[in-house]
Amino acid sequence: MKTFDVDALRKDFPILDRKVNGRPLIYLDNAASSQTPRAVVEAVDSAYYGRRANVHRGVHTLSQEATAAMEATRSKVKEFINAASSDEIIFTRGTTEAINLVAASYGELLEPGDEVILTVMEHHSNIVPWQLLQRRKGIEIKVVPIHADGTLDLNVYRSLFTDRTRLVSVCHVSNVLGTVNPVAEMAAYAHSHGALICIDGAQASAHERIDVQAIGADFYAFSSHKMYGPTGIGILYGRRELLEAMPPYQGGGEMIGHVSFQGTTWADLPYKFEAGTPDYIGAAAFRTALDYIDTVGLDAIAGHEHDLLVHAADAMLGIPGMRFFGTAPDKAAVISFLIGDAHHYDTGILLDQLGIAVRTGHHCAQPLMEAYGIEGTVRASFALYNTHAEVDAFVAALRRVAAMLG
Ligand code: 7TS
Repeated sequence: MKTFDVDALRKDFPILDRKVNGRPLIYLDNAASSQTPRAVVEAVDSAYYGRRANVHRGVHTLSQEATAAMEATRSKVKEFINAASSDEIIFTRGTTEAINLVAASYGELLEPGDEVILTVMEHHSNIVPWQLLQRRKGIEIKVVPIHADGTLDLNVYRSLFTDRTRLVSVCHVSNVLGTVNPVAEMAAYAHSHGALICIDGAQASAHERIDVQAIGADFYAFSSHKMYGPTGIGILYGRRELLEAMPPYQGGGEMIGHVSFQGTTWADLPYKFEAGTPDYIGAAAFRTALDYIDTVGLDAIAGHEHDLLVHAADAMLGIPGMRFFGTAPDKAAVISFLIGDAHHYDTGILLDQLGIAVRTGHHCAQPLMEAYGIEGTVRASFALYNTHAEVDAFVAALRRVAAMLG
């Protein structure tokens, strides 16, 4: 493991120096969006200043440079998640668009009565696209429940398979509970029943090493903005033979082989799924974010975040009325909680007064809230630049909130 100097790393993130409500910012909303190191902002800047031109179109130098920069990210992503080929890496706007692509395009190949298995802990972006498909195609959706600690009930998971099961779509890590799901095991089971697995990696990809081939992922989706990268860029990994069999998702420029009113042919992978001008500057700068993660080291990041999680959870346990949601043995650095009967929103507002950014509400996971019989939680989520001193300040602030609201 590489040495991890959090104070030195914090200097890479200028936003961490700002104050909120007169207090030093303590940013604990990393599961929503992480912050961006200076190197990534500079990569965006230098692209705007130095090589802004559309990709894949021009013979001219700027366009060639822009194209090379975007394609370099594609190669980097391929290495980062150990895909077999860069052709399996598709740029999207984010995880949401990546899952919509799978549901719309792979979904086109499904028949009425075919079954898709989801879990109750999914983000809305891994529920609603399948419901749209349900309306369009008459597929059936089955849902895996959870145990009280926020782990999936794998016995029920296994019992849901029938000869109509075509696909499982599951989050790698829950954005509310932090539960790390056993996706490799779930993939193997799905495959043994002739079904595919689509993995929503939005909450995993910045926190643990992803190897899509070792997992056995058929599709894997994630977002740059949760990985210290620019907004507006995401990735869909798909196995080549699947992507080749799937119809295009959107039509337009760049995704075609030849267009005529007699009939149009599609471009080869990955361009078949990339209609129109992409966010080529964001895509190019995403490489800098991935390089940054590699330089710091994902194992070191994961170790640091785990220490913060254990420290925070231990200290929070002593707060009167503390209720945790998600206590799985294998858990990412996300803590959802309520203090007694205090409303999550009130807790969030008071924390903000103290300069502490957390997320409150249903976290786009309303079925999960329903399963717990609550409307929402307060959520603190950690990133590589958070410190033990911040955890202590957060817990001290929670004690004040508990005294006021508890
Ligand atoms: N899947 C999971 C598990 C997520 O946590 C999110 C975003 C998404 C999908 C959607 O990603 P997007 O980049 O396309 O928006 N989660 C959150 C969150 O927990 N708070 O804000 C966004």
